[in-house]
Amino acid sequence: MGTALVTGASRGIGRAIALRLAGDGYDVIAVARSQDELDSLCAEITKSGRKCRALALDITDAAAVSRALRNESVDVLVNNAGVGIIKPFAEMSLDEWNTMLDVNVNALYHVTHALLPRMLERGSGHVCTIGSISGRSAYVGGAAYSGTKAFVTAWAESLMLEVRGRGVKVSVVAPGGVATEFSGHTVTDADLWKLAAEDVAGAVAQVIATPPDVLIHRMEVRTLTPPPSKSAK
Ligand code: NJP
Repeated sequence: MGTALVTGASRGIGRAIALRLAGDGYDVIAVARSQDELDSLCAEITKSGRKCRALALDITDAAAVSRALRNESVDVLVNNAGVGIIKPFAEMSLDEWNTMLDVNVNALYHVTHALLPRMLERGSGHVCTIGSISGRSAYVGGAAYSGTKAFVTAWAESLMLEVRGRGVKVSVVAPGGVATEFSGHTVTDADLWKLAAEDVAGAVAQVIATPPDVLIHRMEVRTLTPPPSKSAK
């Protein structure tokens, strides 16, 4: 199947994607800042018979990303790492704003720009980025986060048009609410209505597994369960 590099693989959706793609036969390069969590993920994948390499990396550090990925050639890149500082724009500090832009937007440049050239040379590859239904659905506190996820949609569609003729696929998987520790959240029974990280991993696996000349460019994933209304709480 080849090699898949997954960013944000230390926990949550990225960890589930790494495990799922390993289960589907990919060797994995697992990227995030938390070495211990990456090591434990790789131990789990190795035990199941596939290769896994932990790459502890801050993907907002352009020079470090370029150094680390310069010689890597991967078949699949999953841009999953993301942060969500959810608060009204007027209360958002410049540091918070910059963090959101650095991880959710600028790191797409650093990581994708480092790996895309080899895909283009080879004439094959898949860049799959985790977006969000927030990218097209406004809500209070979402000005910055929704903005970054709207960027993902627009960036990925243009990139897809630029590279599909050269054998490289570009996709966005946009979930609704997922029960993870995203944005400092603690998962409790109140999150049971949400998607599981494994549901999103399944969607990514499906998007990647299409026949050579077929591309699922955008997939939105939701549960059948509506979120509990505020009045019901
Ligand atoms: O989030 P979380 P999710 N350099 O916080 C990594 C989107 N999404 O799995 O560096 C490198 O559990 C961080 O690793 P570490 C969301 O926008 C979610 O829920 O070790 N890595 C960790 O592995 C995001 O794009 C929901 O701290 C960095 C990972 O990112 C994706 O799904 C709904 C990093 C974050 O894990 C995964 O989110 C939706 C850096 N500088 C879209 N900064 C949802 N959960 O409800 C962070 O629509 N990471």
